[in-house]
Amino acid sequence: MLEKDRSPLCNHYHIHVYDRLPSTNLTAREMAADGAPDGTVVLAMEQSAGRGRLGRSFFSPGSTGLYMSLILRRDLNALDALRLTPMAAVATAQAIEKLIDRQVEIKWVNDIYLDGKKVCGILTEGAVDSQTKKMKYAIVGIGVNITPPTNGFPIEISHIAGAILDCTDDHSATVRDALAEQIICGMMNLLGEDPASVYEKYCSRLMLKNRYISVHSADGSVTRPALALDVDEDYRLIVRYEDGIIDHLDGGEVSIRI
Ligand code: BT5
Repeated sequence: MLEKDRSPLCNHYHIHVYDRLPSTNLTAREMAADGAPDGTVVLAMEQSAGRGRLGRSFFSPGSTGLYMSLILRRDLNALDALRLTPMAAVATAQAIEKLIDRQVEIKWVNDIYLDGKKVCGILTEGAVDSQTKKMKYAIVGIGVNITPPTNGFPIEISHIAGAILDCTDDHSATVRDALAEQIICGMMNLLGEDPASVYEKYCSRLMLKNRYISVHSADGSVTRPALALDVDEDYRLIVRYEDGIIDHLDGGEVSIRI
């Protein structure tokens, strides 16, 4: 269901709000392919097929989370586009911190953690113009667990997932609107900021620095122990393997070793 002009935000950012969608990223992608302008936002109360990276799913139950996707049409090359996920992480971290008055941590590259639990995931997708090699558009999808789901998180993710508010009172609609507004405005501001300043904001919330981690291969079949040293200015994770070799990872999955 599409509601129009629900808040002043709608007038500025073409926000489309749905009760339920398979995935806001999917709908945003269809809208972008149909020419939706920069600043179009798709927001759903619930997703039946919320998507994570590498074909994984993002649990998106009704009324307890924020699930939204922002369409950007900017003059971005593929390398600039890689900065959108960290930028969205900063915008979301700032919005959550404002709301709960506590600092959150960013787990490279796309997750936000609070008290050791993942409270937000970000998935950026896009389409590249094959001739100019520039981005035709990018879709920045953000999912935040606002309150714990009524029946708890599914067993497979109950050890990982958390929410930014621990109360089960139904404040989530008000909180969701406020968070959405803060994140969108924050993202628009960061897009105009000096990249060094965005990088500094990202690094000040780094979760993995000086932590022992496992680096997982793309198919998850091989894991390699390493020490996470830092994130470089291209948002690659700098790791030192046990044989002393230093690598800059530009994607993939890592987990903290206990
Ligand atoms: C992500 O992927 O975390 C990106 C999630 C992006 C979701 C947003 S919601 C709006 C927009 N529309 C979409 O369809 N997607 C975006 P990844 O880093 O691959 O993490 C996925 C993993 O996180 C899963 O395999 C689970 O282990 C865990 N997970 C799933 N649902 C979760 C949840 N609600 N909270 C915390 N962790 C979750």
